[in-house]
Amino acid sequence: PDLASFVKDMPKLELHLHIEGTLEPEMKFRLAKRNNITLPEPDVEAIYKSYGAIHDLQSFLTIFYAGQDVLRQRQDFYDLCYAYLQRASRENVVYVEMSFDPQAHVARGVAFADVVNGLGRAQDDARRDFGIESALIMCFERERSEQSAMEMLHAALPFRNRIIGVGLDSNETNNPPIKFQDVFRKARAEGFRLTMHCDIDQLDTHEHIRQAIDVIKVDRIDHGGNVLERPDLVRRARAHDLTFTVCPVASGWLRKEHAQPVSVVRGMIDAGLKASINSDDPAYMHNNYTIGSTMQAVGDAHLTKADLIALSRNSIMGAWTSDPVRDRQI
Ligand code: ES4
Ligand code: ZN
Repeated sequence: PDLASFVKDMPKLELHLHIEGTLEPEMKFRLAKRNNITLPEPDVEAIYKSYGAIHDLQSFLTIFYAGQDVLRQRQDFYDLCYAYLQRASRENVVYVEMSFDPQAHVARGVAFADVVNGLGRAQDDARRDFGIESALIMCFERERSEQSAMEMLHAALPFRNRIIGVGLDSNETNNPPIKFQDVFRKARAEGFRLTMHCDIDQLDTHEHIRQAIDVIKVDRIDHGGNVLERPDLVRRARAHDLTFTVCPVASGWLRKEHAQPVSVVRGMIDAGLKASINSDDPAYMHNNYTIGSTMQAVGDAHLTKADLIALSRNSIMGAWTSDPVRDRQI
C-alpha cells in the first residue's frame, strides 16, 4: 500500500499527548457557553485565528492556559477526553498515555478528584464504546514550586490505578529538572514511572537532559531532540534505554520551521536512540493535525515504512502498560 494508507491502517500508540491540548475551538466555544464564561473571541473562527499568534513555547503556553479556563466541571473533563479518544480510535490509535496538568485546574477551583474522575470515566466509556485503551500521566508545571508539585503528588496517591506516571512540562527557562528532585524521587518510590519535557532548543537544554537522565533517572524524555548535539548524552540515553517521545509536527509549528523536527527523528534512528512519534497538542497547531498525519508527514520526509515500523515498536516498548503498580490489567 502507499504510505498514507499504510499509516492509516497501522495500529498506533500515543505516548505524548496533553489532553488539554486536544481542546478544539468548537468544544471550547460550547463549554464556555455552558459555564457562562465570556471568551475574548466572538466565534469559533476567531478562536482558530487567534492561534496564529503561536510562534514559540511561551506564546503557545499563554494561549494554551487561557483556553483551559473553560474546563470547570467534571463533565467538561469527561467531554474533552471522550471526544479525543473517539477521534483517536477512528484513526486506529489503540493505546494512549495522556498527560494532564492538574495544577492550573486546581488553581481555578476545580477539585482534583473531578479532573481525574472526569477523565477516568471517559476512558472507561471509550474503552467500552471504541475498544481504545488509555492511561494517565500527571504533569507538574515546572514554573510552579516544588511544594505545589509535592501536593499534587499526594493528591494523586489514591488514583494510582489510573495515573501510571508523572511528568514535567510548561516553561523550562530557569526551571531545571533538579528543582523537582525530591518530588520525582518520592514519585518513583510510590511506583510511578517518570518522564519529563526537555523541549527543543530551550535554555540549558543539554544540562536539563543530563539532569533528567543522571539525577532524576527518567524512564522517558519528552522531545529531547538536542541530545543529538552531545555524543556523551547520546551514550547515556542509550545506556539507560530511554525512549524519546518526539512530536515532529508540534515542534515544527512552535518553531515555524518544519524540517528540523523531522531530522530529529531521522537523527535519533541513526544514532541508535529509541524515538517515537507523537502529537503533543494537536488542537492548537496546524488546524488539528492527527498522529496519523504526523506519521505521514515524517514518512514523506524520507522515512521508510521500515523506519515507521521501528518507531512504532519503540512506542510499544516504551509504553508503561506493564507497570506492576497498576491494579487494573490492560
Ligand atoms: C506543552 Cl509542547 C509543551 N511543552 C511544555 N509544556 C506543555 N504543556 C502542554 N504542552
Ligand atoms: Zn508536551
